[in-house]
Amino acid sequence: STTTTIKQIPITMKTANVFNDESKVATATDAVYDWDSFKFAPIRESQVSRAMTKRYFADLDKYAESDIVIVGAGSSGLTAAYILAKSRPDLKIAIVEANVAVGGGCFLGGQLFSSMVLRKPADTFIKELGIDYEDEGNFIVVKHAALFITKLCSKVLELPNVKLFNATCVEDLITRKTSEGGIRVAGVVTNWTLVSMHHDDQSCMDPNTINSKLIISCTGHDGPMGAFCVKRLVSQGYIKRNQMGCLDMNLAEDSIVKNTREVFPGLIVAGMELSECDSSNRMGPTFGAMVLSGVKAAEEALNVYDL
Ligand code: AHZ
Repeated sequence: STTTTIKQIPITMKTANVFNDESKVATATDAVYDWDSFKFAPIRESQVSRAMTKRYFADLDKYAESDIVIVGAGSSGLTAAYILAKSRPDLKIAIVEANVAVGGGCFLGGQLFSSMVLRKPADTFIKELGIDYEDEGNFIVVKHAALFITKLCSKVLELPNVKLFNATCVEDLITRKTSEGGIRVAGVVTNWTLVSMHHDDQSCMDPNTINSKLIISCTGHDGPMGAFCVKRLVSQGYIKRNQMGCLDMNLAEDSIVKNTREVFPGLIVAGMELSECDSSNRMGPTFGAMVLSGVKAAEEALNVYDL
């Protein structure tokens, strides 16, 4: 059978049977479906199940030992993932996102007015992603936050060394004693988010684990799920909690980027989660600090452990 390409999707013509004339070579623009004789290639339901589950379980197996786990796939987490995975193809990077959809406050949780404001110099990252924007002097505007987050996410997922485990939440941290007698974070405990939400009304439901050299936590400010890793370390008395301050765009964005760091051995915090340990101000819907905090978290990760 002959293989051609329709909009970059390889189609085996004899099997797919989509053209009147199978000898015709389709181009991206002149593909014509014969709707009367149209038929998909046959499939058995179990093939679909196996196609998905064998890959998912292979990924679970592969990423059970990761170099870096990024918790939260909002704007800061996905930016950190993109920089790390692109610059270091040798690293295995697992992203754990509690929601089914990615985006956090950039898309899913908070972006009610479509367009997205980023203060300079965060325009450099938007240029790197190849996203169009309007320049308004000290800041730029991307026409829709969804354009930003979907493009960023697709660029992350195209990289071969990244796995996104969505609908999965981090419900605890793994810790280890260090040789110096201290404690460090050494991985995450995960579960299906819907299972995690029912620990109170069901008997113990076993979680899963990912061991890793380093965690980058980007779970946003406090909320039903937010600031997870900071709150867990606070509950153990390892770090002190300082609640997020009131909104001040100027103070907030500088402070978040400046404070992006390893807050506890093995745990870097980026994005708005930082405001819960440093009492940085809230910044509202301006995203320059989220992307540059993600960039800085990626750089810190490489510096801290010389990964
Ligand atoms: O679902 C959460 C979201 O997608 C996810 N998350 C939270 N807890 C998790 C857990 N396990 C796995 N235990 C978890 N995932 O983390 C993501 C956080 O995204 P976000 O957009 O909330 O955080 P961010 O710091 O990247 O961006 C903050 C955006 C905000 S909030 C804000 C304000 O309130 O003033 N301003 C900005 C720019």
